[in-house]
Amino acid sequence: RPRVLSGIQPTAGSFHLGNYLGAVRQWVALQESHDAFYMVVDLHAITVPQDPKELRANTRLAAAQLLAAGLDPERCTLFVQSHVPEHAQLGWIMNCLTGFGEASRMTQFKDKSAKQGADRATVGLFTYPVLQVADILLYQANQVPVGEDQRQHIELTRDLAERFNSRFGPTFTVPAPYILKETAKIFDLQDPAIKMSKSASTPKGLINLLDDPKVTAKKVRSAVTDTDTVIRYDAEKKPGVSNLLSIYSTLTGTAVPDLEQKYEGKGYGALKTDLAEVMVEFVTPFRTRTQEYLDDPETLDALLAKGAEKARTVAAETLAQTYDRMGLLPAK
Ligand code: AQP
Repeated sequence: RPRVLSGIQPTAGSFHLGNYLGAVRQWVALQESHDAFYMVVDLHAITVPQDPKELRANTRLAAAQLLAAGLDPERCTLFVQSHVPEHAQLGWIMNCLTGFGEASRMTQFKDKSAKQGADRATVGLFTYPVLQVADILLYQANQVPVGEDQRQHIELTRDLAERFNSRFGPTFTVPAPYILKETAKIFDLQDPAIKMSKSASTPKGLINLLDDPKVTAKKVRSAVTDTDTVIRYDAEKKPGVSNLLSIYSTLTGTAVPDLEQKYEGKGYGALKTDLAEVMVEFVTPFRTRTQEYLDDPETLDALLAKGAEKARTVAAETLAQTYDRMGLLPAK
């Protein structure tokens, strides 16, 4: 079976709809056909300041949400990044292979450091795409299911894998991004020119999966559309309506042209009211299931420990081979 690897940050509060549709939904599907490794990337979270108590709680919360979304520990390997020390170890090796200019070109770093204020951004934030390279290469992943915003990091991963392989001999699988066109980028409901993101300037455009369903419904009903009235998919001219159609189509499995037909002659209000209902139907059981996992932290921790153990067997082998190829003297 081909292998997939992906990660998600332990965000405070909740995953958002962009995380779910852009990434997690694909993770759930891919565990059926692939040897799948998924992790909560706490080492990435600490590239910006975190409260220790909250970070710990948010890491469990992220794992609970992944299980609630449908990850099955019998069918995939689910773990916490810091439980597998090889990530930091291979991260260092990859730092030593990455050009400073190459890292400086990462647009995610530019965006995130601009939001932080340039002098507040840490060196960790600067090199986080390189840690991501290590995350992927450790597992010899063939594919990486992510949203469009991560494409550049997968390119960097490919470049570094090829660089290492040509310098030291074939060691790493060169991975490909796995990005579904329809959900590659979910947009902010208030500003469909920007991606839905946890650091959005206003929470009104951000759908948090664990919000009160009433709040979610209200956010959908007040989504920005346009002054036209026709419900038609046109990402360029009608970004707001197109975003709603993408979300609606993915959550219900109804093709966009069928939705256009269904809403022919109807106004935006009808589309939004129905989508609000679809959203509520989706988030309500998701919230309940997440809470069930959180109510039993011992089981959750045990499950993550088991996942880390499985992940380590793969990661340790790759790291040992990497050290050897580079000429690091083995400890006797
Ligand atoms: N709007 C989005 N549309 C599609 N996919 C998205 N992803 C994030 N936003 C969208 C995908 O979610 C996965 C996990 O993301 P992450 O844990 O790396 O979180 P992030 O990128 O820090 O999330 P945000 O909200 O985008 O954070 P900020 O505001 O810090 O930039 C990834 O696969 C990502 O592509």
